Amino acid sequence: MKTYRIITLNEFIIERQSEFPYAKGELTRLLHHVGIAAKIVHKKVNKAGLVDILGEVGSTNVQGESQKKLDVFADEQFIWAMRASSECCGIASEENEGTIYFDDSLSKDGNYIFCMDPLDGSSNIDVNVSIGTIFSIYRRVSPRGTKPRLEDFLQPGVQQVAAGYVIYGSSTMLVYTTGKGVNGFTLDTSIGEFCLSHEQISTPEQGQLYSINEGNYVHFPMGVKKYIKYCQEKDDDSNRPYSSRYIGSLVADFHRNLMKGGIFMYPQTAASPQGKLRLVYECNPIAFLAEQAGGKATDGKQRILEIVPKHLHERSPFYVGSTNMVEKVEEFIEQNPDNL
Ligand code: AHM
Ligand code: MG
Repeated sequence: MKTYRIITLNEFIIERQSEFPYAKGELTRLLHHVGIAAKIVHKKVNKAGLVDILGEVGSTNVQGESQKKLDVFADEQFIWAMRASSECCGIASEENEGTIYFDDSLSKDGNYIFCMDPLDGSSNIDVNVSIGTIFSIYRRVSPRGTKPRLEDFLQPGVQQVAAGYVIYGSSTMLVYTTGKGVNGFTLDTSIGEFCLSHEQISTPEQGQLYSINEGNYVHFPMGVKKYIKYCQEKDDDSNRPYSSRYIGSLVADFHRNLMKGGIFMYPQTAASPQGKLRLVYECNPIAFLAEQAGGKATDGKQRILEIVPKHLHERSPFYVGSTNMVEKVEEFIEQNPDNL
């Protein structure tokens, strides 16, 4: 009988630790706790229809959006997990205006900063559509043992030590990178472990999917409008028209395109000159994963990972996915400048 060796997330993280000389297991412990929080949130998401966690919790977050109960739950779980890891000295979350610090001496001595969107795609919670968690990890620049400073959180994406997402979909997956490729783990609920299912993910250079909220078409920059028309045109090699796919959960849209090849776009508009998505805990981690899988991520002009954030909740236009497609939309944007 053929036997398969399952590699769990924890085994994998520990094995990979040796790729980093001088690693002391700190990041390993931190990632292990990300996995724990992800499992707890997974359980809650799967029961969302059964218990009283649907609907709005009654408060609004710093972006002026109403918070759902699951957002709050996920936020608390990941904060709790970071505290329990003792390796994280501070957290930035979409759900909290300011940064969060832990006062105990172990955490203060922690070397890592954790930035997250604990529950991305929150408009999809109530309707049983895929949602996700996005996270990004930096080494602090302030001295260990002290209270972290804002500059610890405002590092450009190139400084990320690790980043990833959890997708709560038809199955729950955790996908992450530490800068040496991208690996995906599927939660086997029968044993309660994330198991390696997608080793060294590489995204096609050219895909056939484009993802954008076309309801906003009239507000888009001219270059993006023209690129959308280009996606819809027939070409001589029968590559186009591309298919349009849009879920409205960044994690789910990105995950599908990562696997199949495609482009995700969230441009700026006159009303939102920086677009909608947040640089620190949405664009940067997804951009890191995209690049590590062989793809590309820009704000239409500049590499996302090189932008130095000025504010915690800063937004950025976002174009991410298969390299050829991102370069094509950049070409359209360059050739059609407008003043949005
Ligand atoms: P959220 O973090 O409040 O859920 O908002 C981010 C989400 C992304 O997941 C998604 O790509 C985008 O907002 C969808 O926005 P829109 O409904 O404008 O298309
Ligand atoms: Mg969110």
